[in-house]
Amino acid sequence: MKTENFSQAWLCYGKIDRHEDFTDRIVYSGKSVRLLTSVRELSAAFKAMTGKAPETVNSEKVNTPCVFLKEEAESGEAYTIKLKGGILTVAGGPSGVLYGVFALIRKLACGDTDYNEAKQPSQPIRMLNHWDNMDGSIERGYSGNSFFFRNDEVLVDERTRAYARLLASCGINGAAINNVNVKGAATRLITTDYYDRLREIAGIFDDYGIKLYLSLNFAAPVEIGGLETADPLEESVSRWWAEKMAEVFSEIPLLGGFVVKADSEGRPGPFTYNRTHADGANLLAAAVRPYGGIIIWRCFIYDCRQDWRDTKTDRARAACDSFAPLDGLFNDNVYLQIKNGPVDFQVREPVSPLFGRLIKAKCLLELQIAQEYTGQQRHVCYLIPWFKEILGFKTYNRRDKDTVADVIGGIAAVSNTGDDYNWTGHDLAAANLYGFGRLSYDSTLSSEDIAREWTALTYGRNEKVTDNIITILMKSWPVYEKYNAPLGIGWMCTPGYHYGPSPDGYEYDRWGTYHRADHVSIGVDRTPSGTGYTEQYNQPLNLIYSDISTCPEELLLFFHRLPYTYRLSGGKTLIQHIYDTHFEGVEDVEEFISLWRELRELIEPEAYLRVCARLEGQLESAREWCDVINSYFWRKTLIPDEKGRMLY
Ligand code: GCW
Repeated sequence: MKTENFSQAWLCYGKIDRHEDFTDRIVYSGKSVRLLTSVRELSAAFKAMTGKAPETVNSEKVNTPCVFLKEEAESGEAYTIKLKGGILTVAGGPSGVLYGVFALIRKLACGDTDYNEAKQPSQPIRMLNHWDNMDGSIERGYSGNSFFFRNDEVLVDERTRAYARLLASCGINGAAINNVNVKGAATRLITTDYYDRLREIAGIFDDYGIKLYLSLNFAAPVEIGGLETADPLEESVSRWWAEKMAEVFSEIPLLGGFVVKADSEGRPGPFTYNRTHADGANLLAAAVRPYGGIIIWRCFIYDCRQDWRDTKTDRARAACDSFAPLDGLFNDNVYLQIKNGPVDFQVREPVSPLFGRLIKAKCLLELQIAQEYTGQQRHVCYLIPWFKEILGFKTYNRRDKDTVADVIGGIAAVSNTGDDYNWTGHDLAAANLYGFGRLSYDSTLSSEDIAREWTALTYGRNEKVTDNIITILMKSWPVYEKYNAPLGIGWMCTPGYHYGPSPDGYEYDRWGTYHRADHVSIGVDRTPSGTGYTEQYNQPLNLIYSDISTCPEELLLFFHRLPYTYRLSGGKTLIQHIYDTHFEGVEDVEEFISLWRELRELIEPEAYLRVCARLEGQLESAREWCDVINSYFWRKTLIPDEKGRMLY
């Protein structure tokens, strides 16, 4: 019987067979909220895992055997775990102890008996961006409605704490809870209407080391302040923001700052007043600075009213064209948040060249675990392998350390959560939430390690369960790519909704997302002889991408326009590659289904059936992708499939 309307996801704590003496007693000294959170969490976990509630003792005196939680003011979010003479010590700053406690729980769940480790976070900012609207809907939400808002009210209930636990347990330390498209009631989140509830949320988050952030409307001085302008260089505007922020931070002192989407897809911004994005961001940064706040300014700016006949304008260039020239002009509490790719979260894109062009500005990497373009949490698509590629990408902008991971000050992911029972719609999509947190706390982990941890925590340690789920997860992103748009070209999805195939859906539209397929060729020439996008990369990347023979094959059509008869490195023609990968993708999903079915007796029936239903839906959709894409190219080219399979 379900007692809650939400699951505990990977914090469901199954029984463990191994006995460790230290689980009988927890000793701690101190009384900070986060230390008490740690004690509570560890005690609940031990009880669930061993069947016996541990004794908890607040004392300086440590007697064996026990777990000793030791708070060290200096250590911040780092922790150490050491087992010596029967005492397992978890030490760290207030958040560090909490992360150490969750690490210990993870070790027990995974059967990892090496109890000595020292960790510090790979990235200082590890946050989620919710695109939750005040009416309760979620923009690009695939797992129910918002658990933060309903009917223009802010919600605070058991789910708020459960959510904070999930985040802290995988290392996430920030969450912006409202949509970056700030309209209507959301503009008033920074007014007396909402302070009390937001303060409550900030408090619950703080127990778990999480900072609350809000998204902001750049035109707030006009929309709620009664001013005639939001011009960042107007004195009245900066005064308004200064006073507003004094009020906001006195009401919600634990607030971390704001995320801003300006001059993008119809949102107001500094361009309205002929000002730059540095002017806009610095205006807000100055206002939040006295309170230690930060401004996260998004770089997702492009012309969304393009004429498809115009082949000179290239949307992929937009972020770099707008922001690279402004490097050095931003206040130091501004973070420029850059989407991983130059366009928009397609299943395959190159890494944004902007990471290589900002030397002085602080930046954040923006990822999307909401699977807007990767199957909308109806398809399984474990994104961590991709995120690892992105983090490891060399930007060539510094002398020694120059990967994306080295040049950023943190990572934000567009969240995949909602008020569905399992939080993420697809049970297996929880691996992306968990994995995003783990990867941003510890980027040395492999995607497979993360999948293994998540599987052990969620489903226990049966070997077959572990093997089959890890196989499915690890193959899932490449499989989704196989039946989607080919070789990095993207955008063959249904306009607006973004689920399912529609090869020409975006082709004659205003969004700047074209594949330009005709009966002979497909792809966009983004080399110096085309749109010149490749020149935004530092050398040698510009050369590598510009030359067909060195361009990574999976991105070939993103960078080059090629005939269907072009031969890929393995000897296949482009068209045959398209046919083959699409047929293969469907077979791979069939394989996922049989792997999952083998787990029928080994997984709790409801959870088993939920995933079965999603996989069946994925198969149907993958077939549709395969048939529509392959037929599209067959009809365009009239080149038959070498293997004579059915094309329509
Ligand atoms: O991917 C696109 C989405 C929009 C979103 C926008 C953005 C919040 O389709 O729904 O708006 O990106 O990132 O701002």
